[in-house]
Amino acid sequence: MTLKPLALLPDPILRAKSDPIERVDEDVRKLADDMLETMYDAPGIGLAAIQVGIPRRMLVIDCSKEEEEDAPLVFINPQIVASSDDRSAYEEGCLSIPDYYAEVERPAYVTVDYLDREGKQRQIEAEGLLATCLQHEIDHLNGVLFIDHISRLKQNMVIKKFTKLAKSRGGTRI
Ligand code: GNR
Ligand code: NI
Repeated sequence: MTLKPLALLPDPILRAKSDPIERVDEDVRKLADDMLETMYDAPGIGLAAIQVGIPRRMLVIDCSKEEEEDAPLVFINPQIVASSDDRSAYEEGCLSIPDYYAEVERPAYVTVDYLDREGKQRQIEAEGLLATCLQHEIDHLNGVLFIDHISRLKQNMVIKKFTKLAKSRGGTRI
């Protein structure tokens, strides 16, 4: 397994729209394993392939609690097929925008169709943190970041801060 460098705001790759995966093969499973390793190392509870610079529609999630066993989930070509009118608010963060958190309101319940790591078609009905995380990750596949859901003023502040940091660091990958 291999740790992959993370793309940070304002890396333009984070605005790319990812392409569907045509075949779930060994390369795709290897990428899933590398993404899970990178996510656990960070640590984070989700990671989209675009965050490691790969524009493919795939994400990994582990929303298990710290005292519980790891529960890695792999979602390939995920699609939200239903979402509730009921909303819930979470303090969100993003591995591509380290140490910045803001409250985001989203549908509380979503139904997601996807392929698992064996290429089998599946459906999940998610609520709570998993529902929020799935929506956050699926946004990444469409070039959308959680800061797109907050006030323009806060957006401008965080973009300015991370643009300065990238200049001092000399890049947007870590
Ligand atoms: O680690 C993460 N935590 C998190 C917390 C609240 C809502 C969404 C997330 S996802 C984030 C990891 C990440 O950036 N995934 O794209
Ligand atoms: Ni994120």
